[in-house]
Amino acid sequence: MSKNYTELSKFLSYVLRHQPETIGLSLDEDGWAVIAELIICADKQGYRLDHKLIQSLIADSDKKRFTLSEDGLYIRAAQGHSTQQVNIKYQEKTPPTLLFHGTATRFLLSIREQGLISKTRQYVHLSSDEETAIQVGQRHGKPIVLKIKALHMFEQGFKFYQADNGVWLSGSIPYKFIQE
Ligand code: HQG
Repeated sequence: MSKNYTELSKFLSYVLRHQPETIGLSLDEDGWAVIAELIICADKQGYRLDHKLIQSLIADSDKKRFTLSEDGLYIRAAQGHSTQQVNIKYQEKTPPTLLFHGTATRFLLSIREQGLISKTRQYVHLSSDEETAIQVGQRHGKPIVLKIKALHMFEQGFKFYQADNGVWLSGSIPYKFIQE
């Protein structure tokens, strides 16, 4: 049975961010997969893709999750990686005064103790608007938006990066820089 658009997009997220090896795919250090290889590996798992379909999955992704290389031969996930195969050298950037992190209320006690940690992913994910943060938080339960004193952190030497799709990335965030 052919997979619908959402299933294909989730499959791409899974193999480009987390477990490329489960379908025999290799990503380079910058996260790029050769599209021709991806199509062959995906087909073996029952995910029928072609160049045109991949281009529309990239164009239609609401959060611009995927990036096409300039020559059109490679695809990568813009952010969200957990796989150790990938080590994207994101450009360091000066963040705005505040950034937002959406989470679920059930995580608050632990966040108060530990600050924000990246858990299975390589970075803590932040957004420049509250609306996006609410949507991210809803994936985990009752959402709450935490305000991060990003510029203040930056001035103290913490590094911030921005992915191809505008999502902000950071290392762990101590609780003293977080406002509930
Ligand atoms: C929480 C999606 C307890 C953290 C989104 C989050 C994003 C803690 C969860 C991207 C904690 C990890 C990333 C602590 C952090 N104690 N819980 N000390 N520190 N947490 O999915 O940020 O739609 O790995 O608050 O839009 O939710 O897939 O990270 O709730 O951009 O494209 O631990 O993934 O993008 O969850 O989401 P995740 P995230 P896509």
